Amino acid sequence: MVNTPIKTTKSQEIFAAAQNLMPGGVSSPVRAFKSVGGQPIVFDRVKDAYIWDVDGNQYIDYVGTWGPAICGHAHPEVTAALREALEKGTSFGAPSVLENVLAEMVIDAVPSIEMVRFVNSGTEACMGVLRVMRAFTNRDKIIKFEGCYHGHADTFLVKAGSGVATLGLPDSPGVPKSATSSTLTAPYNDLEAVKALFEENKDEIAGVILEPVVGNAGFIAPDAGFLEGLRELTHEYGALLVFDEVMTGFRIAYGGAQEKFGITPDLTTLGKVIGGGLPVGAYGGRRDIMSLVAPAGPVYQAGTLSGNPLAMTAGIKTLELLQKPGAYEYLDRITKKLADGLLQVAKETGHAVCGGQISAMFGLFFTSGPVHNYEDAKKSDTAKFGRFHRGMLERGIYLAPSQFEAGFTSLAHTDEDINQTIAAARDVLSNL
Ligand code: HOZ
Repeated sequence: MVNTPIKTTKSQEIFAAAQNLMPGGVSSPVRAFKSVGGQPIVFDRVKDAYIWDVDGNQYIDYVGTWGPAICGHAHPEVTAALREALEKGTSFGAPSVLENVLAEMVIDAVPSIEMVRFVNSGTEACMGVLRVMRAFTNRDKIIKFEGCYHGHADTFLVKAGSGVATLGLPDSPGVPKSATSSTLTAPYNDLEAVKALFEENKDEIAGVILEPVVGNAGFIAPDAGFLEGLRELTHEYGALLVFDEVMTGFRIAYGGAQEKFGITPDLTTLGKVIGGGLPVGAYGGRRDIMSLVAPAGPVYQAGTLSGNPLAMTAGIKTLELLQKPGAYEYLDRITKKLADGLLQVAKETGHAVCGGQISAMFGLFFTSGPVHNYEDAKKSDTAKFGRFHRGMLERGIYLAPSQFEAGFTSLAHTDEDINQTIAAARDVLSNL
């Protein structure tokens, strides 16, 4: 285990230079460490469950490039497949059989998906699904939940999670009111609030979109009956149910949260894992709805790099690895060991902490809880979380640098990694 203080001179130099070159020194806000204090470490390389920074420090990684690295970083089978694909070119901008292969794998795995469109990110997937929801129902309004994040498209930047929550931005300047006037919000896990919105907006709501297990407000599980209730309400009011499974797809279970909880939405968005570490997203669902997407139908959406051979290759190989017997049992066992261990240590060291895990997704809040929604999540002592984060980093453990992001494990995390992480947490929490 790395002991305090670690030397991060090169990281600091590079990040200082980056701040003159890129807004906040980063390509995406949360990774700037703004809410946890200190400076981000600058990565040099990643392998299995580990990161090495430019100063040569090694860390056990629980971010996993924000979800895609479920098989571990730079898995040899993924990198070998990519090397082979690379020889054939990096982008076709034309049909390839690789798209068929990944599409079949996705359709076979995810209960709601009968047809799929590949895009380049989760944000794009959610933009695409939004247009299809509205076109199919001929209605404009949507319901989203406070603290859920569906990418950075205008319509979704209302009470959003992830970086918006991390930075404490109520919403974003630059988003016209007209873009969000059709976005209705409700507290997560609150069926009564959803029903009230349907009643107040009869025949106007295209659908409900949600993270079936929230990762972008920290880790929040659905209460018993919540997903079932949404399915019933959307049926009752003639609206669509959309699961944003960008985080949970192929992570909570091979078939995502919809397989895990046995609730089939009408449409689903995917990203992260299905690209195996390359930029990818996808949206899919019922054939009658997806048939509206151009050029099969009139709903326009396009992309130069969509379905590119490298992303398809990494995705195919990653899903193949996840099909190996025992993969999800392993992910669940080690993640449970981690979450239980952290909660136990917090209890023994006298800190009010709550949290949990489902399969390879976990999270902790510095509050006694329970946390059912974003308002509850905001009760977490984020200053304390920041000190915890810094202490863990100094002991060689890389956690998401935000209270409002879930943690991710991978097939590459070992029992020894988990033991080391729990020991580090004991050390940090004893002195917090
Ligand atoms: N939006 C992602 C986390 N929920 C990515 C954050 C990042 O890459 O900085």
